[in-house]
Amino acid sequence: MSQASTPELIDIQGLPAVRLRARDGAQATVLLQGAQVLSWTPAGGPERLYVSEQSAYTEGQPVRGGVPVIFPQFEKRGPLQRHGFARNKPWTLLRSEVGRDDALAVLRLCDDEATRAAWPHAFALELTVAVGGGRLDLELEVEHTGPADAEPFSFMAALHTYLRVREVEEARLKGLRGLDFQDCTRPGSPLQPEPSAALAIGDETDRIYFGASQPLVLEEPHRGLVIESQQFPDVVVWNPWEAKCAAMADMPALGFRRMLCVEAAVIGEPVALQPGEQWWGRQSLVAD
Ligand code: TA6
Repeated sequence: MSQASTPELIDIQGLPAVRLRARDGAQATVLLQGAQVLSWTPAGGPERLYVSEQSAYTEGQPVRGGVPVIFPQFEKRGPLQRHGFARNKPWTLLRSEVGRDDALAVLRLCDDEATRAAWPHAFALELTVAVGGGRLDLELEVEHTGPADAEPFSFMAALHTYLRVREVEEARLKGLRGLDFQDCTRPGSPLQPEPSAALAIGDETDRIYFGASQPLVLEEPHRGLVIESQQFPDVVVWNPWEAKCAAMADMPALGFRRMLCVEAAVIGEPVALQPGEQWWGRQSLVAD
């Protein structure tokens, strides 16, 4: 049974955030700006998300790391700002509860004048963040809140999850073999099937895998992480590597060695919603 509890509101370098603590000690911290999860520590375990220590905590800018929410456009695949606007906007904390097995928070973002000027649609987004035991569950809901005679809209979305790794060259990502991927480091190159059962990262990597249907496993020599997703058919795997990382003002020179983005996404076939319709997608991280 869940109990409503007073959310623990904290300040992270001047930006408001909510800290979730489950009864078993698992914790997560969510910045209200962008509904960006910045920290996840499973019960009895260390931090599992990467956040750059050089991040600027600036109003209207996403922090470099954690889990930025990408909506309604992925990257530059459309007319909007890169990766859409949801990650830059202040979300509202709707509720926060501590249950028997987890602690959760629900955050909401609705259209406003600025979003309508860029993207003329009425929408409501809800991100539910639940933490408990070894799990972090992130569920994104999108609703078309326009009147019955409004135009349908379509969108792309992603949970742009920055996973913390001890040394990226030691990590292996399993579960992608056979999926067609687009190599975004080689624009215009044809889709190709992933040949490897255990993807190793040893160079700049920026790939979109389409049509994933099974959980992924990120293996490190000392631990593993299962990455499950529902209704997010695509997976983005990103590491900027040395040169791009050095060119990023908000990353330390060796930051690329401590992170790997494994993103649950819907990119290849954008979701279309009629007025009144809803969609949801979920990414779950399970630490062993
Ligand atoms: O998801 C991968 C990606 O689109 C990369 O191309 C990379 O640039 C990354 O996102 C970060 O984008 P950002 O706008 O947050 O700098």
